[in-house]
Order: sequence, then C-alpha cells, then structure tokens
Amino acid sequence: MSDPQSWVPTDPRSAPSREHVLSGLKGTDEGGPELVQLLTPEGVRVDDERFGSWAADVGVAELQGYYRDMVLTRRFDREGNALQRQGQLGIWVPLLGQEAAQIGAGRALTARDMAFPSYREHGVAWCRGVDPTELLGIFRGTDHGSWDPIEARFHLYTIVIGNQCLNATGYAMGQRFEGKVGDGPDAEATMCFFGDGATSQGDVHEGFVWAAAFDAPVVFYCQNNQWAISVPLEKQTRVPLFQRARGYGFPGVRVDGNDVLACLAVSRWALEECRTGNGPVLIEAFTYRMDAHTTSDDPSRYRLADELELWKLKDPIERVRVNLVRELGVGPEFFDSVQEESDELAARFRAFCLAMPDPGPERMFSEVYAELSPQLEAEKAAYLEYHASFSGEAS
Ligand SMILES: Cc1ncc(C[n+]2csc(CCOP(=O)(O)OP(=O)(O)O)c2C)c(N)n1
Ligand SMILES: [Mg+2]
Repeated sequence: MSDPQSWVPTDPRSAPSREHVLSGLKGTDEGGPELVQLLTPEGVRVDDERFGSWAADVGVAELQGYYRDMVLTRRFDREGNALQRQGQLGIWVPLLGQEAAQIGAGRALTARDMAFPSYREHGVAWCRGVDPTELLGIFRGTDHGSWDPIEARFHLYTIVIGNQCLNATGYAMGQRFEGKVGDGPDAEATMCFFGDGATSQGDVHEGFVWAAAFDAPVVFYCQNNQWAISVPLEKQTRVPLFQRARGYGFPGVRVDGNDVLACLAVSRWALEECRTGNGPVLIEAFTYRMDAHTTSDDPSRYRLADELELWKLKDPIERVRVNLVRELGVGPEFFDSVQEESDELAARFRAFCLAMPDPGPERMFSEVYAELSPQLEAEKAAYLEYHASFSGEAS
C-alpha cells in the first residue's frame, strides 16, 4: 500500500509529487454518465433523459441574456484580478471558469428566494442585482460587503468555509415555519453555495443532517471546481459528491457546471422541489477553477498546465457563443455590443475602485458593536491618539 501522505509535497517550493498530480487528474475526469448536460462543449443542444428536450425551447433572446451575463461577469472578474495586481485590492477571488455554474443557478432563483454565497459567487451576486462595485470594499478591506442582504435576497459573503450551510438551513427552516412552503404563489426556497472542499467541513454535514430531518427547503449547490486551494477533489471524497446526498436521505444530482442551460434547468427543478415541500436537494455542479484560488495563490506549484488546457476546451462562454452563431444565426453586431458593454462595465468598475475613500482609523471600532464597551472606548481613544501622532510626518 502506498504511503497515504505521499501526495503531500514535502517541500512546498518543490514540484508537486507524481501522486499529487495523479490525484488532480483523477478528479477532473468527464463527470461520469450521471452528468446532466444540455449544451455540449461543441455548442450543440442535446436531450437528457431526465430533462427531455428542455434546452431546445430556450429562445434566442433568453440565450443571448445568459451569454451577456457570463461575459460581463467574466469581464469584471478579470478587472478585479488586474486591480489586485496593481495594488488597488488586497486580494481578489477569481471565478474564471465558473460563470455557467453561477449564472445558471442565479437565474433560476426567483425574487422571493434567498441565496447564501461563500466568497467566489460574483456571478450569483450579478444575478441578484448586486452591482459589481459593491463587491470591491470586501477585497479592498474597507467593508464587509455593502449591499443589503434582505433587499437583494443575497446574504453577505462568508469566508469561513461551509459556515453558510448552517445559516442557509436555519433560514430555510424559518421559511417553513412562516408557511412559505407549498403550492401557492408565495412559495420560496433557499439556495446555499459552497465548494468541493467545504464538503469536508462539519458545518456542511450538520446543515445536511438538519435540513434532511426537518425537510428544510434548501438547495445545497456545490460548485465542484476540482480543487480546494492545493488539495484535489480526490483527497476530499471516495465517492462522487452528489452521491453523498443519498446517505442523508435526499436527492443529489450532478450537472455539467460549464453548461449554463443544464445548470439553469437542474436548479429550477431543485428550487421548485424545495418550494413545494420536497426539499432539501443537493446539486453538484461539475466545473473547474481556471485561475488561481485567489490572487495570493500560485497553482503552478501543485497542478499541471495540461489540466487547464483540457478544461479550456469546455469553456462555459464559448459553447454558448458557438450555439448562438451556428444554431441561431446570431450575427457579429450582438457580440460587438456585449463587448462594448463589458468595456464600459470594466471602466466603471475600475474608476469606482480608484475613487474609493480610505476609511478613517476609527472604522475598526465603529462597525463592530452597536455600542462600545468602556474598555473598547479607551482602546479607541488610545489608538486614535497614537495614530494622530504620525500626522505631519512625510508618508
Ligand atoms: C473553516 C475554514 N478553514 C479553512 C479556511 C481556509 N480556506 C480558505 S478557502 C479554502 C478552500 C476551499 O475550497 P472549496 O470549498 O473547494 O472552495 P473553492 O475555494 O474551491 O471555491 C480553505 C481551506 C477557511 N477559510 N475556513
Ligand atoms: Mg473547490
């Protein structure tokens, strides 16, 4: 038997071991026969035995809408990366490659549903009407999120891995207690976003157990992007993640996470199951993180460039573009106009970031408690005095 630790690089600066590379490659296979796919990487709409010819009914304007969503989301995501490299953001968390998984799920949510993101869900934020500039404060270190979670029906980002599964399950229980589950027009559900690595967290397990035992109307939406920083999927699980649901007693579905139509169809189905009292449901969106974990990470230390090249062939945006051109005869004017809109968004995003005021030194005290304790008041006064002692010094 091989040494169970052999996949861990002993020297983090050294090349990844053979076992580590193999672990990554095993995790990133085709997704298996259970994968729901409605739009192939070649841009051809296909039937699925569970969803029939659902994709064939998606009209040209609707598909153009999802294309636009994905292109604009990718554009401000790339701008976020560039702003970090230029010293304007402390960190950026890229979503590159996960646009279809997020837009498909995000567009399946109705105005009444509630969503709980982790930290990479910029595409879902976009679908909930959160302006991309509202994400900047988190990554510039000036606030913890500036949107109203209740108004947007989109909770603040959660950095503590898996923790939002507890929040989402609790929220979904509230929806049940308030009679919002059923056949009526007021029915609503909750969707909880997390990653493959998060499935190893206790919080996710507890959320699953509770939601199953009490029929909470929550869709657990796992974006399996194959990596949890440098840890490959193979080191999180011995079974495909969607199969875990069975052990908890609710359905699990694996969907092609790079196929916006499949993600939309499966998410709509799962949300409706939850709204009508058949929740919870687990969705595993099988996708790939095409960039680093964050701008602080260097994936060339632990995975092969070949793997990325393989996934580039499954690009979520390209397959929609091909379908729009080949099957629907959409001409260059549409693509040019989306390009132009994305340039405008990038410029606005950038200008907003550069113009963001630095918060004053009192902010670290003022936004934590409603009322400061006497001890914190004293600490604040001492800190402000100390800070003021630097005024007049050359910066
Ligand atoms: C409780 C907790 N443990 C560890 C971390 C450090 N950490 C940040 S991201 C991450 C990996 C998460 O991977 P995954 O769930 O697959 O999500 P992804 O980043 O791939 O979207 C870890 C371990 C953390 N934020 N919270
Ligand atoms: Mg991951």
